[in-house]
Amino acid sequence: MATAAVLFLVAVCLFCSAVCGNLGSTKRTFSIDYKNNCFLKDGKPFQYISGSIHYSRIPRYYWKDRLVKMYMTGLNTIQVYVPWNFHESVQGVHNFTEDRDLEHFLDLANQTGLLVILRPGPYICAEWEMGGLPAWLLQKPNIILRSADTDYVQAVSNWLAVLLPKMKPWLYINGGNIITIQVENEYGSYYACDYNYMRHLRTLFRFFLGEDVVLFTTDGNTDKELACGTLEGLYATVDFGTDTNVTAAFNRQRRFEPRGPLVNSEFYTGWLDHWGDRHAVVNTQKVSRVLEEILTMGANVNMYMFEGGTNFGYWNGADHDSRFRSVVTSYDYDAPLTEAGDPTEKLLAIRDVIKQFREVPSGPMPPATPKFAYGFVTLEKVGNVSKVLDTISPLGPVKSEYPLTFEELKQYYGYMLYRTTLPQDLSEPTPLISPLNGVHDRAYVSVNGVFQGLLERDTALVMNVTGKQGDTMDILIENMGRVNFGSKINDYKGLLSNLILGKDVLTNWNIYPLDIDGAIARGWPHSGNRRSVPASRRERLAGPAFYMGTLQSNGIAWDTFLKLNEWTKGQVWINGVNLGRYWPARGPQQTLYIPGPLLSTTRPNNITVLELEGAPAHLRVLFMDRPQLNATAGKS
Ligand code: 6GJ
Repeated sequence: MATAAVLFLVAVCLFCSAVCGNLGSTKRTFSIDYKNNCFLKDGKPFQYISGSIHYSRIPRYYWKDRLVKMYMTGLNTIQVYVPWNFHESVQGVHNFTEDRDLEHFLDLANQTGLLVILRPGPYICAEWEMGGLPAWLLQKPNIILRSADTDYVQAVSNWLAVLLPKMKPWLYINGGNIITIQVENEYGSYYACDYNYMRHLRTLFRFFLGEDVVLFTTDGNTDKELACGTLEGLYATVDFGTDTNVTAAFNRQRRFEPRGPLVNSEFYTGWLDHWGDRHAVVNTQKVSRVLEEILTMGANVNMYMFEGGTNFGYWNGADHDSRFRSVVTSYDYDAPLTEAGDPTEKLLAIRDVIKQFREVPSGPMPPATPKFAYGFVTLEKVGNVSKVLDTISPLGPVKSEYPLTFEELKQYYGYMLYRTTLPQDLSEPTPLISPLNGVHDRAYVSVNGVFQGLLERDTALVMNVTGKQGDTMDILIENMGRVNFGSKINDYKGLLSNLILGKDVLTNWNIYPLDIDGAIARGWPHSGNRRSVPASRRERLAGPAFYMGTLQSNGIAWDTFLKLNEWTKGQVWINGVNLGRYWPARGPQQTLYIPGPLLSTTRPNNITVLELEGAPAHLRVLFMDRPQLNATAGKS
């Protein structure tokens, strides 16, 4: 008798399990209702109101702060890019720790009550270096990126075989918070239009994630883009900003998805800046009005960006339309949350709109994080780049008759120094020319340690040089960030072609890969004894050189903004962290954001500056309590 009863109970449990998916819990579902033109979450109509946030642009310490502010605005979802090169900078070496701990970010979003739209690319654009593609792909000289090119597809498959299994448990249908996943990114904007590539991606995403997750594509709002960017089995969505007719935009989506939810995957709340632009802003009232129109239509929307953050290090991308234009370090984007995560009037206006459509969490909006004006710090010169090569290029130079690229030397970011000797006396100013526009991207030219000027991709292809036969000519090349949109994303860096000096092709190069970040991480230049430059020589502050100083925090480690007034262009590190590029001479960005958690309250904070063109005699830098991103000094 007992056996029969036990068997019966087991049968009942097995039946429940089969029906509910898990013992004692209902099966979670997220799908598309093509009859009622909406998403269904657990069988009920669901409209997502989402905002883009890039964990790769925010220090881990502040992830929760930004996510809570997004939740308190009334968002129910966030949209997240996964930059491939952020996690696999070196081929085959994967990093998902600390500021790259994607699963921790997803968990924080889950804890905060936010669903996730994941956009793993593998190409993501995003004003990010090479649109998220790792530069080591360029080691194959003629690789056709974002196509069925066998080397590219092999690398993509290897990467997705690492990433997607990590993401599968985070799918909403598996108990996580990822509701939909985008395949590629605006593929219709790319010249290749290679359906075999998109079919391969679809196969990979289905293989690793299963048949039930909603996969989608996003494309610009034109028939041509949608024609190349969409694929059977991937739900087609569009993107557009405040200057687009909403009805017309969604009617275009309807040509590719006659049934199903209306979706704007990138509703532009602001815009990006390139060096030399005037600072871009988007009117709050326009954002509010168009957002209300989108939501009134029952459409789903993701606001791009909701929190932009910072292009720390060398992670900024670039555009190349008529000419190469590098994106600035700040990705503030004039977004509802500032680069430093501070709520804006735009955020409050968006929250007022959302209140009309869903309940917004009660309680106060978390305030801006505290900011501190630490004041002036006077730096001292460490030495010209050419004088510290033993430290920043410890393996010494690679010798080559003709120039080699960054990629050929397997250095992908930052700077490389190309050294040769003058082939003859140059008593008169003699043109140094890059006839094939091969300087990618800026070249800082010195002879015997004296700075003589610069060349710049697309805009400065010749400069004059003087000197004597046999003099040492040092050319420091800066990678200003690889193109992230369009056909020029295979953006090789360094001296891509020969330089001509007068009538001579320059040859017999000593090429120094520079590991500045490694040297600074090992304590240089603050550790160990060093000879500071005597005051008498401080006037020779022209040309690529390192400067150093320390900031005393007096026990306060709050956000601050570094202004390098009258400095020209360069890179800054604080306590070993690469804050990104500064270029006040070109603007519009005039300050660099320093998250408070990077500062020490107990030890002096080490500041290192690489100034590329020329430092001011005062050698002062200023720590302010507010940003300055809109200096109109920028050249158009
Ligand atoms: C998107 O392409 C991209 O998907 N994008 C922008 N597009 C505007 C195109 C108008 C011609 S502005 C910034 C964003 C990001 O680059 C996003 O990754």
